[in-house]
Amino acid sequence: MVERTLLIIKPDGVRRGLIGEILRRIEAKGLRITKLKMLKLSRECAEQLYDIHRGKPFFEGLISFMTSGPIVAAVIEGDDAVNVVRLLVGPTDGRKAPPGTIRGDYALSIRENVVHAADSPERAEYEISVVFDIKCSVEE
Ligand code: FUP
Repeated sequence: MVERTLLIIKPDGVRRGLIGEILRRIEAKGLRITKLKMLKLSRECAEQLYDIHRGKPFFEGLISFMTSGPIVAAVIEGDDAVNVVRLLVGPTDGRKAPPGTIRGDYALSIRENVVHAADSPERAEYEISVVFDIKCSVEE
């Protein structure tokens, strides 16, 4: 079934010059990029994006990291896009992510793991509404 999902290239991925490489992998797979935006997330919107992790020990560090520099947000469409993008991204911990996945090839950390991908169609719609809201973008 054709779905849409949200992919975010996190501040480390942008700083390391990986935008092109990550978007190349999405397109090479046959998925379509239907919206693309570079922005620096406000603290409030970073907290909305990760609302399910509020109260966890890593929450503060995650929010500081996600607001530490610009991100790239992409809406991705294609057959089974939510699961396919999660497979391309790989498991959360870069040290455990298999080679061939984005995190497996480019991350060595659990926090600074280069990309985010929505984990369900419902979360994708919620997260898209957060990061594509003009009010979520702050000045550098
Ligand atoms: P994922 O869906 O793979 O992005 O992973 P989670 O939703 O479990 O975690 C979201 C983000 O929280 C991770 F990308 C990084 C951060 N995190 C930590 O910093 N430490 C942890 O122990 C778990 C997650």
